[in-house]
Amino acid sequence: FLKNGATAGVTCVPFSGGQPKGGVDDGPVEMVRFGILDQLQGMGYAVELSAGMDKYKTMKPAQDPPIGVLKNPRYVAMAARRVSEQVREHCEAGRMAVTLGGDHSIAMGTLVGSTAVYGDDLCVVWVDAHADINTPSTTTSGNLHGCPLAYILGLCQASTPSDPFAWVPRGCVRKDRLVYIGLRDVDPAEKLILRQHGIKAFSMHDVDKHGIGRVVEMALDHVNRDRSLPVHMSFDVDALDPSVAPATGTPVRGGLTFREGHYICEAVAETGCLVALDLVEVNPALGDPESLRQTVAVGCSLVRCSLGERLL
Ligand code: HAR
Ligand code: MN
Ligand code: MN
Ligand code: MN
Repeated sequence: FLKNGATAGVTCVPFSGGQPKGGVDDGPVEMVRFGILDQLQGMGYAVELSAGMDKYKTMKPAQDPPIGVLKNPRYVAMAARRVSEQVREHCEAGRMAVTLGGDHSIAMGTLVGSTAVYGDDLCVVWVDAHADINTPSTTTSGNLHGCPLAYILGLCQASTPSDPFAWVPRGCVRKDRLVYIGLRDVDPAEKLILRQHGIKAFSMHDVDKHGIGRVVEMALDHVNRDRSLPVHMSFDVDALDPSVAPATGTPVRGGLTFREGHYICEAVAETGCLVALDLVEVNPALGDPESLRQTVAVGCSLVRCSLGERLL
């Protein structure tokens, strides 16, 4: 699918409006400072960087009152829409679209961008402690980083023409082309949604039971049995255990080990099907300098492995 797979189209999204904690907007700059762009070039990629990463900070509308319980709805929608255009441009050019977040609400944009090019053939591997599938009516927090998949799968229709998310093509990802790995903190209403819609999920229980090798194989078999369809992996760093990635906004104990996280990336890279990758929820403001360094380093390492860095 990658016409120009030797180029990584990197979009930095310093955005924190999908949740209440500041600092996650510094995730991308810290990963760049750690050297992710040079590292990708060192692996042989040409790097095409989306312009205007500072722009997200200035996009905040003067007036953005909650809609129902949803917080910062216009701000989140505007940022995600811009992300969707940047990711679409990278995908159109046949580049590997790499998006560095930022909180996970930006995945609404990355998935609109990748599906605009790859259509409903696109498979989504969502690696996360959380399901991020609350609808505007089921979210109790009102934080939109807990909601992107509900919009993408079309579980909530545009209510009014003034819905700031009216631009999101509802159902652009098919429910049977989404698979989760790493879940362990899923709201009751989200469990109901997963069950009602038959959405495939491998929790940490499944990782314990089968081992990560089998889980990744089963996950890919579910969405992409022939390994012939394009894959978009959205990796929330909180899927990793807090001992491995402490600097993140909503850590949940009992997560993926360092190797399990890397194995997922390596195995997805080996399929040759990856067309887009999100690495989100790195929050350098949380924890001591060593927690920050460790989390930024592991984020960069997951990106490199997903793009084909090998151990041998
Ligand atoms: N499910 C909770 C909510 O909707 C918390 C989920 C958000 N946390 C994340 N997303 N980091 O992966 O608010
Ligand atoms: Mn998430
Ligand atoms: Mn099709
Ligand atoms: Mn999460």
